[in-house]
Amino acid sequence: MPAVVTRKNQADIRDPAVKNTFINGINAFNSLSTSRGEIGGSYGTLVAIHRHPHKFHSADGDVGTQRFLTWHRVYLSVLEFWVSSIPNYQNFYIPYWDWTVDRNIPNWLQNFKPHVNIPNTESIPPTPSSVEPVDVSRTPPPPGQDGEFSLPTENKIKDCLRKPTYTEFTMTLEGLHADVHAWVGGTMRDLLTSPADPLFWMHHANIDRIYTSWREQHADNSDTIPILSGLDLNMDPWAGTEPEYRHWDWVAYDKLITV
Ligand SMILES: [Cu+2]
Repeated sequence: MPAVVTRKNQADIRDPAVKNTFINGINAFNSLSTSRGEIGGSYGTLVAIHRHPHKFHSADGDVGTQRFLTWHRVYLSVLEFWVSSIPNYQNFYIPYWDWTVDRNIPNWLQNFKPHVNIPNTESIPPTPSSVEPVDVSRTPPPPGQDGEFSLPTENKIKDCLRKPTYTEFTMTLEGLHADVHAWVGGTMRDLLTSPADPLFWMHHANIDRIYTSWREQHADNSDTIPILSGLDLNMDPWAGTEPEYRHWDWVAYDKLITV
């Protein structure tokens, strides 16, 4: 796993080199062959993992609900691991997008919409014919205007952070998280393609920051930990179980939320 990294709010990043590392690092990862042998070892194959049956959303049933936060926590870390292992990108990390404050797509990402070849199979290496090419697209409402979907407000996030049990908390947060996917629209709205949009990672970094904030305020007991047992504890396709990622120390945030 990568060394300790502190994820910062994208709005507070003044050093253009940090933004360039994010953009160019993803581009470099995206230019690696999708037939590289490792699971998720290129951007396209990592994106493809989001379409495989690992149970990580409520749409996958109760187990998916319980795994949503931990699974995505690992997923983000895997992106950081792979990109930071490319020469010149060892400082790569995922800044978070706090959409409760920054109510538009951040300026510096407006034009960062890569072309991603997503393999349609989990077999490594994938066969070339099974690759789905995606040009990242977005359909947010015009700045300042209301659209069909809205970004969660600070109050909604604070209400969510006050949920006393893990199940209530994660179900509420997953619902709010889905509003962001729908608000951004296009590639982000479809779970078969959403991680192809670099905004996915910055959005989920904010979700993980909210989870970290909640965790800090709750001692572990049967009401406050994910309800998982047996193989469901494994964060497949990666190694490690839910308890190992619950109080992790290799990723931190510049700011947590207190309620
Ligand atoms: Cu998501």
